[in-house]
Amino acid sequence: MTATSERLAGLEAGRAERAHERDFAALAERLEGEGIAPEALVAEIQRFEVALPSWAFATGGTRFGRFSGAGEPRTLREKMEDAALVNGLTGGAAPRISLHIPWDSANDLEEVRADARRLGIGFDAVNSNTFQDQPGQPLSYKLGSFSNPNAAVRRQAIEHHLHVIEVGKAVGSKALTVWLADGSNYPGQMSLRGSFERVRECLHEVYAALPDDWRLFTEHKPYEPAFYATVVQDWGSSLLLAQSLGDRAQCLVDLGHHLPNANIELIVARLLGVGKLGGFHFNDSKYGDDDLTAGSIKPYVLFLIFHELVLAARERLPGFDPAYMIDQSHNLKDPIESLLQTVDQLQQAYAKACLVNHARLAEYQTSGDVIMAERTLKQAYETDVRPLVGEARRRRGGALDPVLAFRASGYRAQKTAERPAAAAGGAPTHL
Ligand code: LRH
Ligand code: MN
Repeated sequence: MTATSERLAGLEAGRAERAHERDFAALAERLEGEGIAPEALVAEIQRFEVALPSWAFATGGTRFGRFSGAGEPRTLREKMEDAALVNGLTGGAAPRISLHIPWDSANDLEEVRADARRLGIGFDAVNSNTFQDQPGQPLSYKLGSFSNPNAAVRRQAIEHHLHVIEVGKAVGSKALTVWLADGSNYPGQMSLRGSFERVRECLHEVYAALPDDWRLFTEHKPYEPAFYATVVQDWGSSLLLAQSLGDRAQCLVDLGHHLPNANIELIVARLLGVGKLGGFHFNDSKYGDDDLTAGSIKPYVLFLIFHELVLAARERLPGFDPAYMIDQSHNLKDPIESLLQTVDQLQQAYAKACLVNHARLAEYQTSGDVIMAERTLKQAYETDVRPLVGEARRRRGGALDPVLAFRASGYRAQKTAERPAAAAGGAPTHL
């Protein structure tokens, strides 16, 4: 960076700081006028944390190809370095990484813990993987893992989950996420009840092996890679499993795992109502499991989901302790920039949901004033909370605008120099 561009960047940063202070003061004054304490809100936003997916730091791809990016992480340590940067730029809002086994298998887990301590990050739920066959794996999961009619394949899958729990224990995780690709492509191929029964039986063995302070999250998905019937296809199937397993089994809602026009906030409310909302994989989508940046396609839905969560928190709903995690895949965007956007979008959706006047909303719902009830939500949603979220980050050493700060940092260029590019189009480190 030349001296001139550095001076200009400094001037620009100064201008942005002053504009932020002006905007924050104006919003704070307006909120005080509405009886909302801005400082309490800033503190509430600072308490919001979300975990980053280890598998999202390298560019993803589709079956039609993959466009690898420069300076991508090649090892778990490099993924953790990138995660620590996202955590820093967002003011500590992303303090944990979620591992995927065996994609993140490491020989020396003590070294992994030491790296995490050094980088100031921790570990959220660990993810199992029975949707791919690993080199040297004795039996294939082609026709299913826990649902497979072959008991030896089910045993192999159970052993894998017990191993994933051991890895999680070694790094300090407190939860296991189980997403099964199990399903069929043609009617008749699979027993629709038998396959579900076998999954339930296998999950009982895994649940029995969970450490006492752990949770198990079941993740539903309507299709892909199975294109006729997926065993854990919807929230109802996931709930049946979680209820069958026990109190420490709950449902994980991946926003992209719903058929078009599904009412996801209603599903969240249902699971909250029975104490079975375990957590989220945040992302966004237009059609299928597109794994796009959260808030990029349906920001109002994201707000409505957080509205249900803030309501539940304020009502101190029993068993309310959702694990917030991101699950995205980046085919076009710089992975770090997209994750910074997502954390910011989640902080904004959360802040807007905290602005809803719940007492007034309840009044309008009871009196049947449809328009005023809707307006009460829209007033919060249409409030520009960026000054609040920026302030919450800034006070914890984060950036007012994390994406611009990342670009100004030259981090990607530095990593491009440090990390020789993976062969173009080759399989990314997480696949
Ligand atoms: C399945 C899924 C699951 C992960 C995988 C990377 O689509 O959402 O949560 O294991 O993506
Ligand atoms: Mn997911």
